[in-house]
Amino acid sequence: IKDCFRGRLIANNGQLVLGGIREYANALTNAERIVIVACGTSWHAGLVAEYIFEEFCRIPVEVEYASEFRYRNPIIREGDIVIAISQSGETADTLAAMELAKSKGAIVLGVCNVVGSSISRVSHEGVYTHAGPEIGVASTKAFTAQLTVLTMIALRVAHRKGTMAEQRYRSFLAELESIPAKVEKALKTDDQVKKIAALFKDSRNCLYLGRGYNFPVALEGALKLKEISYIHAEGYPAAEMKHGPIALIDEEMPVVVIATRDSSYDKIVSNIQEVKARKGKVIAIVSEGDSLIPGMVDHTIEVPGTHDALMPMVATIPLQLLSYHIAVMRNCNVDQPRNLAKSVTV
Ligand code: F1P
Repeated sequence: IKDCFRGRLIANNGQLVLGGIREYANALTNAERIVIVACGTSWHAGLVAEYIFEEFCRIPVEVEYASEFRYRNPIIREGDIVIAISQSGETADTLAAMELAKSKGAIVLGVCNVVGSSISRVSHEGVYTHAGPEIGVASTKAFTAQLTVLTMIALRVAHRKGTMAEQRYRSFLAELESIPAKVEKALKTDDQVKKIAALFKDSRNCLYLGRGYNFPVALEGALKLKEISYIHAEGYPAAEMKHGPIALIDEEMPVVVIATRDSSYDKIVSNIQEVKARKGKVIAIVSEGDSLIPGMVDHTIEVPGTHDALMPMVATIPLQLLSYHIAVMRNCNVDQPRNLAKSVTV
């Protein structure tokens, strides 16, 4: 078996060593654009990566559903960088998208969890997430691990490119190292989340809203609820609400708003007011110490604060817990949801 993932990511004395991407590190650093292909949860990780690569590396990024990309005639130029993200490493759509990109001369890098999987073999180079086996079908720890790896890749590229000043790069690395402790703390919301789950377990619909880096978190929160609880849920960018979904809001509609303190905080506060004015039930994920939002909404769940770009790793935890508890209370099989396969190979 040819396994192109030659190493691991190591953070050592504040230096990042991109063990997996060596030969193509320069190509990645100098890329004119990056195309990310993935499915499901991995696609949501790709969206966060888009924001990070564009903000820190100033490289244009497109994020495509592999299942769409493979069947159209996408513009891929010789030397384009295509990053494929997959937990299982066996997703047929992602594999086909990679083969298509390779046939057009792209450099295809992989981010995947399962060592020796098909995606790791098809990639020119790549990085393993080393999240350990996902016992259930729905991706959870693989998602946070994908975000970690993609953030590390982007930071390294930004540092090499010089689009991120040395001091900022170092402070980001230090913040990144604090994330495991913050995730641990976010997990301590479990009892509180369980109580909220009991109140909403019989909902028929649920809306998830977020802005900026928290928009993909909203998508992922909605997907988790759909996958394991079979409740119809939609994730939306909060600013898009007024372009349609606002019509859905009434006293029956739970709205989960990811409203951590970031550069769009004031805007998300206005979105919460819009939902409350229509009697929606708001569950807000806020940063520790927020004294404004708890007075406006029905339920608040506090998570430790961090940089905007790193917040998805923390803010996604209570959403995963919420789906989990609702699913258990509805007697759903959390590990093996109906109609879903661990790796979608057709
Ligand atoms: C992609 C995916 C998962 C989802 C489910 C079906 O898998 O859509 O995100 O939770 O398991 O497949 P992968 O390519 O990341 O393995």
